[in-house]
Amino acid sequence: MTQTPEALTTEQFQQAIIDKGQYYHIYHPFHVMMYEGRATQQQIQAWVANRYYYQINIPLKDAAIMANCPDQRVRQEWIQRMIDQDGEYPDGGGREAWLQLAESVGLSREQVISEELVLPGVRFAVDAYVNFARRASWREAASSSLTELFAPQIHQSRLDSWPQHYSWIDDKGYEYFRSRLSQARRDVEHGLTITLDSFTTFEQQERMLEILQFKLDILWTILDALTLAHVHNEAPYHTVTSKRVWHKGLFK
Ligand code: AHQ
Repeated sequence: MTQTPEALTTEQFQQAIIDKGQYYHIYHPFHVMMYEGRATQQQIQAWVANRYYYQINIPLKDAAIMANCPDQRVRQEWIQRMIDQDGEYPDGGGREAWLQLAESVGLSREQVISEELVLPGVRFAVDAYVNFARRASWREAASSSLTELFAPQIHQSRLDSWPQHYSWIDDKGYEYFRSRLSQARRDVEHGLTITLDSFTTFEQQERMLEILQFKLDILWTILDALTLAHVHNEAPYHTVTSKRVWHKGLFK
């Protein structure tokens, strides 16, 4: 009978979570291409239009967590994430800031909102995240947001590099990245407390690290789909048509 290994100490568990940062999408070639100024306007536009689908699904993911969470105190803190993204009427929140970014890179709001540029692979990856949050325990779903441990660095890297390389992007488009520097840090503090308090056996800790890898895979896969379509010019059905052919979302 094999012995179950000892649980990691809180410090060891937190370090194991931080070590997952080596797989963060900041190291994906598509992100590096944008960071180093090698992206075309069309590639930046494709990234913005596809990430819009991720952005508008974050509040649905957070609503799913809240719907599964019986703890009033946790909900009182978690709801701020939805307010950050959806805004408080009439403010448009993060979603509006992302549409500002879209206009700043030369896209029309209507085209981005239509989701017609969202690739199937991006849609599947994002939908996997929302559906996971609906089915998982609220604690496990909450812990999956901890890829944001590494988000301030990626937002800052865009703020540091894009204005130099892409002078054609209007500065007001960067409001979203600026807003996330503080919001992400606040969210991570809350998510990390929940995670470190919730997973105290070796199996629970191992499973949480698997969940984090699942979320890292989602972020990486979004950029893989963009690379195939907009670096290698092999968009879905490219062997049979040069037209854009894919489903535009089944749950409106
Ligand atoms: O803008 C991002 C955001 O609001 C969130 C929420 C959080 C979550 O709940 O999973 N993750 C996340 C992320 C955002 N931006 C991504 C980026 O690269 O701009 C990074 C992403 C994350 O690290 O999970």
